Amino acid sequence: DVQLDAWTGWHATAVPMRKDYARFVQLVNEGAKQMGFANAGEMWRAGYDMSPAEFQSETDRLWGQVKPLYDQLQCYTRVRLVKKYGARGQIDGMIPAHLTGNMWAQNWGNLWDLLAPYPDVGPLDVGPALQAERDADDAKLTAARGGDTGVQQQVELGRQADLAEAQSMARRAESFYVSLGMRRLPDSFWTRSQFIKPRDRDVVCHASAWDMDTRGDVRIKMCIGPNNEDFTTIYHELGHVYYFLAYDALPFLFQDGANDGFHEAIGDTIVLSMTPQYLHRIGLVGEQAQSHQATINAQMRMALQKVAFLPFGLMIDRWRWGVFDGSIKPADYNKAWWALRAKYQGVAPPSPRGEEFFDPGAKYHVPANTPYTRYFLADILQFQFYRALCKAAGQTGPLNECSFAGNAAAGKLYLAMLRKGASQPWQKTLRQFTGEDHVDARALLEYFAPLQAWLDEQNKDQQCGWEGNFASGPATPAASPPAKN
Ligand code: X8Z
Ligand code: ZN
Repeated sequence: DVQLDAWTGWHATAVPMRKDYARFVQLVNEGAKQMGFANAGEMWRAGYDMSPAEFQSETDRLWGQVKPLYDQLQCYTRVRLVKKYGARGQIDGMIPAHLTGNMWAQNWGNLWDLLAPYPDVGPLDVGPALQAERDADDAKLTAARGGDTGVQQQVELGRQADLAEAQSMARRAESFYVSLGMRRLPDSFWTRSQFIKPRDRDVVCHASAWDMDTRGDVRIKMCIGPNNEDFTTIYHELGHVYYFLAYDALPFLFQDGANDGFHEAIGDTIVLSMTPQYLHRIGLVGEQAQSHQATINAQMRMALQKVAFLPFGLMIDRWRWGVFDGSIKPADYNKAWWALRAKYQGVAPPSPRGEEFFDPGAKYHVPANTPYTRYFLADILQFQFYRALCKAAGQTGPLNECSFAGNAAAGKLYLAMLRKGASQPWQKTLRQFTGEDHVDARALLEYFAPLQAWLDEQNKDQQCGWEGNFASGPATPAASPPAKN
């Protein structure tokens, strides 16, 4: 009920956007048409060195590659939710949108305690260690004042401790990049970035990275807290920052990602190298065992971030492409939204969501008008990047056990790719980097092969799939059990 309350409250904030959004769509389309595109969605799909139609079918192909793996994770998660919440843990075979520990059900990392395959094998939650560091800073600052502080001063010292911890988290991320042979971030990054939420004004906390002047004034803007999610997001943001620094030597028009999926994949590739051993080495989790159980735990931790995200990464723009091309009308905004949530994610709202709501507006990128297919592409591309870097680092073992942390050869290859920016078609950049000229999910599937086998075994007596999952035909009537897909 607490989760339901938070979910309902947050989604209510989007209601007033509904009318403005419909008008906004008209205006954006008008601009797109003036630039020669059929609509804004086509304009977005035109940025991939192929026709918009070809790009759309590429995304279908990629989804077809990863859907079987996603469906297994969805099924396993649903079973565990039902174990915990009983009948309220599922809705027609779908996952209730408010129960994944994430406001948009886009990343299920916060369900770790519920979903950890072998909870007693090696801790993987970095939150407690980060929180302890922050508290130790606070205690040190307080002690330096003789321990006798007023409320006002306590708050101020608490903020200093928050900032110190946020910066120390960012230093750890920087160190990873430096270990690959990249430069230290300029002083201006440390003095001008926003690391924690200011107290005196309202800010957009959604994390972002900025190339302020194309001459080295790079910054991030975040509201960092000592938790898993923010820790990995810093590595993500620094991926953008190191891309800026690498391509800023090029002429202005080439100062961009090879495509926008590349930009989102740079830092995430680094995150794949944050293995349990790496987390142990930097002092954030305890000693790690080497066993099949430990492997499955580590795989599940990554899958809750990266596999759970795949259909979400796809459906946001499936909705917007439809909105921009007029096939989704304002009168059906919410209906179409939840139909796509059901079809791709197998996620359902906890209560009826009619057209009096505007649930798409509750996701930052919709009102901010930031295209989203980039994250879907990045989610797949990053495994191709990772495999290429592992190979450059001379790793020959299973892909999921590789870390290229500290490897100069991998760093050199990565930097060479970053320096190309948008100076040539992305296919050429990808080929020079990985030997492939297509985005392809086989690297992702290779990485998750141990988990997929494990999930198959876990789910073997379950009826997986859900109503509204059209993969194997039309939805079944409400009374019959969910279709097996
Ligand atoms: O928006 C972001 C980054 C900034 S480019 C924090 N991401 C997407 C999201 O939060 O919805 C990263 C993962 C997907
Ligand atoms: Zn990003």
